[in-house]
Amino acid sequence: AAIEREFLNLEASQGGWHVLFQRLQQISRLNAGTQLVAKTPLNINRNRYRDVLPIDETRVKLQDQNNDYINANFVKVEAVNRTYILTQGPLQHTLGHFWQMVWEQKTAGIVMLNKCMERGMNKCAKYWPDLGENPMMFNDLYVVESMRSEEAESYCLTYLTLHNLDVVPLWSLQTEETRTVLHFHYLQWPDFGVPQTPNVFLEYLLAVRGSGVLDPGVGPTLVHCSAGIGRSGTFCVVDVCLAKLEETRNLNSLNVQELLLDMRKQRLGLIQTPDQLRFSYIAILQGAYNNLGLKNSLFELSQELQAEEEEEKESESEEDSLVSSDES
Ligand code: PTR
Ligand code: PTR
Repeated sequence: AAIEREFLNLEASQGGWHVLFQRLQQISRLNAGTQLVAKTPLNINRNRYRDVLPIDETRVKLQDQNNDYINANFVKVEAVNRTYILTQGPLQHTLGHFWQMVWEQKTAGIVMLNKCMERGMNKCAKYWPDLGENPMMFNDLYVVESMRSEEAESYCLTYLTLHNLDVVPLWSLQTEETRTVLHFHYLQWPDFGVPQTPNVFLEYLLAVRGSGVLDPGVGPTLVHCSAGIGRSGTFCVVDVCLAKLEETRNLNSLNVQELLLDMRKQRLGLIQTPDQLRFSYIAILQGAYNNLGLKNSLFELSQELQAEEEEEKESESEEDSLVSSDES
């Protein structure tokens, strides 16, 4: 299929991924929207990184008359009916904004792809309590409590409840409102790196999908890492491409570059290295094979090799048993 040929050509050519990555960077730069609100003096401190700012047109706005700014963008891919919010790991003084956004956008799931500390540096303020820890309160309004958690090989799923203590209309007879938010914390993805294997990552992606938080009709899933572009971009591109394949079941019609460029118009810098780009292709091809049975030479080959090895082992043990029955 076209995507395999594209992948194999890139593998075969010297620096192929690097060249493609640079080309995509260039095209994105030409199309980049303004980021004026992010740069106003009032908002500078709300950005974790000076060089990672949301585009004005697609930024998420807080419902606040004084200042509606948070470093976050909607990334919408209509072709597959997906809307995500991509955002930076919150800062200590933006924790309240973070939960306000989750509340206002009716987010049901948080995809977290970084650790709070990486390379000895603080990459994200701790915005949720672990199981057994006390509930946390933000802005005297949002209370977050950890109810239950499940650990898998590469991630931890925590069920959080989010209470909003804001005054509700008298006629509603309620004094507060509570929602459940699923927190999917992927634990093994270094910044500017890639997951160990596509299968470990796909297991995580399937868990997020299976929970229903990405479904249409639910508020946009929040996806973040430290800057909310490199790892978050990789996650979303793989999800979008696999969703597209689920619909078309045709590897020939998938245009990864076009989808990525479209998403990059909504938040800058999605996918940060040539290797993350390469990993996206591998995860897409592997996911297409594993979950959709879309055959492709890349993974058929590895599958065949495995099968051969197993046959060899089997015939060896058969020989062994023949020998032993001869002896007896
Ligand atoms: N200027 C920062 C840096 O280069 O370190 C911005 C940055 C940080 C960009 C992390 C991307 C980063 O990765 P991720 O989006 O995966 O957290
Ligand atoms: N469509 C179903 C769901 O979203 O839960 C089932 C499904 C999930 C089917 C994942 C295939 C999936 O795998 P992938 O699209 O990653 O190959």
